[in-house]
Amino acid sequence: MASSYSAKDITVLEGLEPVRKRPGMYIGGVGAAGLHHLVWEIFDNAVDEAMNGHAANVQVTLNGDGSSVTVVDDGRGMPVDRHPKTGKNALEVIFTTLHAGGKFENRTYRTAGGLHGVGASVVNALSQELVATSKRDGFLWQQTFRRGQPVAPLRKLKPARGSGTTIRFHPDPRIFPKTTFDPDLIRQRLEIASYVHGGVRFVFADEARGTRQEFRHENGLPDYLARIVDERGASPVHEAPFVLVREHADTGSRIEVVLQWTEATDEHLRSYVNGIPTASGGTHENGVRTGLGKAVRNFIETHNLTPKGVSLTADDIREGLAGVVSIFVPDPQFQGQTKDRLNNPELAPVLDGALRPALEHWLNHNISVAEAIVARIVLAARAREASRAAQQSVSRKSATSNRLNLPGKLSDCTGNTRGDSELFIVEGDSAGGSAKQGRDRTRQAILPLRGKVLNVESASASKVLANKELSDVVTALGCGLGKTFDIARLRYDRIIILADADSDGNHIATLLLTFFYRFFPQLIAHGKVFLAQPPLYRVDVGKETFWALDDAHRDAIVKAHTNGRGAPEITRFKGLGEMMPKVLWETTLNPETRRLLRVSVSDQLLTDRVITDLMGKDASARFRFIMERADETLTLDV
Ligand code: 0RA
Repeated sequence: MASSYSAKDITVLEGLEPVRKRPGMYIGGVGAAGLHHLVWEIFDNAVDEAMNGHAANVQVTLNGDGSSVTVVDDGRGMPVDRHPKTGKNALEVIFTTLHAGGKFENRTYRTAGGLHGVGASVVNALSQELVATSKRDGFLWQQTFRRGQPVAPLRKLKPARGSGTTIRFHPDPRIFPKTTFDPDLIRQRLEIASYVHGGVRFVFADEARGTRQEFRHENGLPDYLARIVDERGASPVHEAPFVLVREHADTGSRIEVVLQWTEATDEHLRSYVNGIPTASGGTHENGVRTGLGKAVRNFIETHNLTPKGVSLTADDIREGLAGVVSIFVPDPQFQGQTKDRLNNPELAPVLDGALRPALEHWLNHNISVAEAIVARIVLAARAREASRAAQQSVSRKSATSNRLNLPGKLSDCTGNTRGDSELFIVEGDSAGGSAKQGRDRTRQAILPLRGKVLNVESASASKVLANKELSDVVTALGCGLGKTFDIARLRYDRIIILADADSDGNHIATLLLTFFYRFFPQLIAHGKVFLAQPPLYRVDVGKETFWALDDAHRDAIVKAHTNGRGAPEITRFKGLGEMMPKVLWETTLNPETRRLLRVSVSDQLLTDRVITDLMGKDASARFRFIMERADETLTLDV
């Protein structure tokens, strides 16, 4: 019958060759992102089973070989019944047919919300080997594939209780130049999944490292929000957060938004699309912001709460707001250099439309909470007006006498050339003296810190400005703080923390990093903050002198230079202050010979926790942190 010879049969005939020929068309590329795409693909299928209430546990194992991954779920098990038309079993059809989903009556076989939409067959096509094991109908079933082709028919292994699916795959080195997985990336994805799919238990096992981590949060996003608010040290304005959950079975989409106003001075919204972080926001976040603004304004008007003498801006309404937005949609379009902004225009009105009435309803039914929120918003507006007035008078002053306002102990650089200037924040007066003499004064400025640096983990901006050392840093930077921050006014191209290579030095460096992370995250994001690497040892061998950053470096130098030239003389520096200016220049300041660590933030989830951990009780943990990171890489991930 001609009519039964439909397009879907053609795909069966076509098989997986196109995927192997042009992998980029299906997974975006064959680099690290493409490689991990395979994991997400298989993982999402398992998550889908959990999302639909069939599975409670999902485990991802990075196998000991370092280049294969196993994903296990305790769902219904992949179907193994005979497919009437092809005579093949269903599992084989799923793994060998592009877009096999449509072939099954119930469209449950879709990735979470049709996520990437390319499916298990693509992973199979791009795997040197894939073993699928399904437990259902009282038996364990298994089929093995090589480069997309079944090695043998499905085998019925043995009787088994329960149900579930296990997929082990080994990406094909003929396709992927590098087949090593990034455990941190996978762990991060699982941790986020445990929040966006509350109640499901996610386990990440890394056999190479011998680690195993479990992630499970009964309440999902509200748990996540509570953690974010807590970690940021922001006191909530109201107890229970606003929660919105919307599911549209017809379109396979799902919206979840949790919001809480806090006393913090910034807004902190995190968003996810199909479990993928959208750090640069996009249409879903915009929709939330619009709906939120309208709901709050409506509430204020309806209840005659409009303040006198000040108008409320959208920023006032969202000051101190913490929130998480998670949506699942069938066809997300990502934009931007790192593909971390959602671009589907149709989603802004969907979120706006869902949020506005729900939030307004919530405000109207929690009047005392709503009034506290409105009071918070009005306060934000008044503070903004006051700070603008103050700012205007300050900038009028500084426009005429810019340098006169700088801290007295700052030895500024003499050149005016933008593009290559550096500010060294130096621990202690004597070190500051050496640095001042040893520097290239045309482009290197020195700011010595004398007193104690405040631990700013949970301090407010006004407390920071009350601390002499930190307020000097703020003044020297020139770019303002908090609401007045403007990176264009930053007076230096690099900000370099120079502290002793010992534990006291590390302590001060950690406090400064916390300060930058909390109050100048933009400077870190723009790669402006660095750690200098002063040497710990001087090694003299005959007439030659070497500088060692640490014990291992020292030993290596000794080993490489001792033959026949007598015993090397090793001097351990007690501190930067002991170093002659010339030596400090050679080892630490001179851009030609020094080593710098750039401070970067790669994983917000991790970072917030690291900072909290570091500044917690265990002082030695924070020293170790800096030491370890400094040794292994030129980029310090705070
Ligand atoms: C289609 C039908 C059924 C289960 C699945 C797909 C399924 C797929 C995957 C992929 C990973 N884990 C999975 N678990 C289940 C069975 C439908 C039924 O039993 O009625």
